[in-house]
Amino acid sequence: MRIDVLTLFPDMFTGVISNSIIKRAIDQNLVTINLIDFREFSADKHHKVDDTPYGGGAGMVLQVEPVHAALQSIEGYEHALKIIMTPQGVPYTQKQAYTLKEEDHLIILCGHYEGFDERIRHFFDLEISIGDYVLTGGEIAAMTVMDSVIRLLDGAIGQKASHEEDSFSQTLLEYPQYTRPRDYLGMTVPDVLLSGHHERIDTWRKEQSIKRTKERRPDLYQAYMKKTDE
Ligand code: 6GU
Repeated sequence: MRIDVLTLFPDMFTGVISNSIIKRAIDQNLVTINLIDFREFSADKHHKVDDTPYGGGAGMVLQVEPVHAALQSIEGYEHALKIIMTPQGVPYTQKQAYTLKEEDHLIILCGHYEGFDERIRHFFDLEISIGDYVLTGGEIAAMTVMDSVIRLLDGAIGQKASHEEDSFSQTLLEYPQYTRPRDYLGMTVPDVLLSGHHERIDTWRKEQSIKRTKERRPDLYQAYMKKTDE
């Protein structure tokens, strides 16, 4: 997979791409990440990429020209899935991560300021929001999408047999996990996990997942009950 990111703050990505699973995925050539500072594509002598809104009002609006020019500089951009990160986009979910994982080439635009010139939307396929709160820009949202997609690429996560146990893949939250020590300040590991009885352990974990989902995410619990009814 290839991911091109259009951003005014490419340095924000360096921590994410140079650590842990994402770094390893890059090193293994599972993904190539290309950061493009679209300020470099501004025709303005001061490299301006924003301007005041027509009709007046507060703040600045991202201009269409530098974004379009940067987009056109990307080889094969016509065939890529082109995404805008914006609070007005469709709410991002694990299901969408699985859809994006199948793409060969993603282009992700990170917004800033009060908004985009509406004509920028003409050149993109999809708008994504990562939740109902406001970030200073689209970078952290773009990193969220990239991280969730890259970890799904074949070979990105070594041992884990599958992603099926992930929260949300099956609409249930994960069960409680324990590791050594058996007793910490009187808080002990449930006996069933030390029993070596795999069937009983699986049953316990399933029950715990259901209980936790019911308590914490009644919305997901409802969806789960509906699905198991069918
Ligand atoms: Cl994609 N961008 C910004 N600026 N804020 C957000 C967001 C995106 N998703 C949630 N909040």
